[in-house]
Amino acid sequence: MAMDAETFGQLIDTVRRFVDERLIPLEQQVAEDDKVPDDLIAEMKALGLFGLSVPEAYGGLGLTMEEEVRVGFQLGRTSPAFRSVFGTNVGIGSQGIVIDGTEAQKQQYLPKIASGEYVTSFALTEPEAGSDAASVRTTARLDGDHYVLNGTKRFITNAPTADILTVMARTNPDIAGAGGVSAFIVERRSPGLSFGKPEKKMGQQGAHVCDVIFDNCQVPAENLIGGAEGQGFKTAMKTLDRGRLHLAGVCVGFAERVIDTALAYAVERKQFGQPIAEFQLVQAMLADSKAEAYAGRCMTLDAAIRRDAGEDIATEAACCKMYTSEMCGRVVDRAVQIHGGNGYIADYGVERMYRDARLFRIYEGTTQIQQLVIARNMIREMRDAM
Ligand code: COS
Repeated sequence: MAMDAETFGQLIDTVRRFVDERLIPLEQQVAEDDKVPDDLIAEMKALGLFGLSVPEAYGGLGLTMEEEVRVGFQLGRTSPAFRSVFGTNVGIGSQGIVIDGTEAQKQQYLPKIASGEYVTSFALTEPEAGSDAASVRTTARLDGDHYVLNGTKRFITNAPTADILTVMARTNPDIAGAGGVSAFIVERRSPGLSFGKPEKKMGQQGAHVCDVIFDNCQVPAENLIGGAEGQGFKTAMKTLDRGRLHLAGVCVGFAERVIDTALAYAVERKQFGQPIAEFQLVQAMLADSKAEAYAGRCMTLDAAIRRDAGEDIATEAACCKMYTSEMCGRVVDRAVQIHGGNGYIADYGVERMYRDARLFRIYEGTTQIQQLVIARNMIREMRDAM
């Protein structure tokens, strides 16, 4: 543990209260306005939420993976749009610099990321390169003391407000796959950088994604992450390993909130003269959801603790992301079913949760990509052992 148990307990209590008292009451408003209020963002900064995973030496809280996952359990209990405000700073937007950045890059950017002065994005996905991440077409050509980037990135979370972006681009056109990709820190004010219109989405209103367009965009050579070309794909993969565990924690928290909502409704709602919670078919749905959320909680904590101990958890992170996001989908589907007709009506909130949860199975690697990662690692390990 990076923090002593008492201090960490206080952090969890603070986040829990913030979620219960400040965020949950605003869920509907944020969904309708498609905007998280500025005063709430200021409170998130004051609580240190932007810097959960940034090392203390650079102004963050420096949480271990286990601690971060436990905070994720709390944050998951409300609309994912709230976590998105600082989620990229905690995860994919900052960790490329934390894991592989040079000392100068860390000193220049991490304190501003941790404080929330800078919002970050992670720009890997392209119109033609989503799951096949190694096939990025965005190019970066060295020209004197800067790189010139050309290409388009797609579905980039927080890009509409991002101050800096971690961008994966191909520095070596002769290497078609992962080895030709490098990672860059690109500042918003860079010449040649522009942004598309925020996309209309199925759910998670309040969180924004858009295209990022590089048109002879100039980036100083010292912003090549780690100072070495050809390492960008690995930086992205390591960043995603970590992000997938964080997201698994959020999925578990989300599922637990949904179960509470469904349980409260089932105990209250009467049909055939008694609460529907007394009916065994409803009980089966509640019980399956409870057991699956518990399984998700246990596996996510186990993988996080193992990562903190220095183990390679790429397989386990993929297992956690796959299981918890799919589990979340099942749990919220049952919750809609338990609510019956009311589950389809916006006033009850479950309808919004159903739409919000759908993205968990897609972003930061689809379920099918997690399956591929898990199976390939299993096969590789077996071959290595032979
Ligand atoms: N950590 C560190 N290094 C890793 C790694 C990881 N988790 N995963 C792969 N690598 C390394 C490999 O070891 C390999 O290194 P060498 O060339 O030195 O051997 C290199 O990276 C290339 O790996 P691989 O050959 O597995 O690359 P592929 O193109 O086959 O990767 C997958 C395929 C599916 C794994 C990859 O494209 C992927 O994860 N896609 C999903 C991306 C994603 O999640 N997108 C969502 C949007 S971003 S929010």
